[in-house]
Amino acid sequence: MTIPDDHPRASSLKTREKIIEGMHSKIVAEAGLIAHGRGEAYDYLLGEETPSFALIQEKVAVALLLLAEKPIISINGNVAVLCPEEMILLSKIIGAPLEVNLFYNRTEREKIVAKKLLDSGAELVLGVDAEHHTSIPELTHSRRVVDKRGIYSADVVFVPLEDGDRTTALRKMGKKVITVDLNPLSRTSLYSNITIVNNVIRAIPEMIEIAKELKEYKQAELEKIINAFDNNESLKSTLTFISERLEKLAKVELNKLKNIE
Ligand code: PTJ
Repeated sequence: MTIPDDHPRASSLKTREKIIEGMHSKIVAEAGLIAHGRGEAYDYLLGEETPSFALIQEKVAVALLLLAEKPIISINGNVAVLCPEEMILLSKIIGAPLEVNLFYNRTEREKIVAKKLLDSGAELVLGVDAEHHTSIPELTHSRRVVDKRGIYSADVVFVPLEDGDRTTALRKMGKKVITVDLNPLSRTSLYSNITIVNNVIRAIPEMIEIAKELKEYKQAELEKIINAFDNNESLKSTLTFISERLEKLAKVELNKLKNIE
């Protein structure tokens, strides 16, 4: 579908189109469309732009990734179509490999998602060779299968648009988990060490810029950034931001609201 550039919601419609095309080419799971719709609804609550608290969450996440001994970035179908080039660039800057790890129809889609990343410029994609597969204890669904060289042995796992089950399993394995999730109340958001409440489309380019800057920092400076952060407090600020924003909008006359959204 061709979306006219002057459509008031052109950018959102173009993104939606990417997800739909991704589903037809089996990169995105059918449930990925539902997940995307849920994300869109939460993004409305943020005003579809990055709030200041998200920039802090992103900075702490980058600091932790840079300090990690063995960081890894987990890629699912939605992320592979929404921001493949950006994920590859971030992976290069912070030195964290990419691993395909899927919830739905893993065996059928895994190679298709990996190909999307390779076609977008990735040099190495983990998670696709059966000889390197192993299982995460305590998980029964397809996401339990991970790469021994990647998620299984990593100390810090970056898992955008994740399901809560795996987050808790990874935490039980002693790993630090970073996520990007527009829903601040999802199980993933609540159980991660660092939750970035932002649209992954905005968060990853911002993290790239932050990583370029933080790469020059000394270890002690990065540790200071991490030690000053508390995910529970950060989620509370997120909820306060959303509720105050809604309260403010509720006071605006409806005609004015039409110009805001
Ligand atoms: O490709 P697969 O098979 O691994 O499946 C991927 C999905 C996303 C379908 C799967 O992990 C899933 O079902 O996830 P959930 O449980 O629906 O959780 C997705 C979360 O991501 C929800 O809380 C959404 O609000 C959030 N979300 C959706 N789109 C975005 C987002 N968060 C940030 N940026 C987005 N663009």
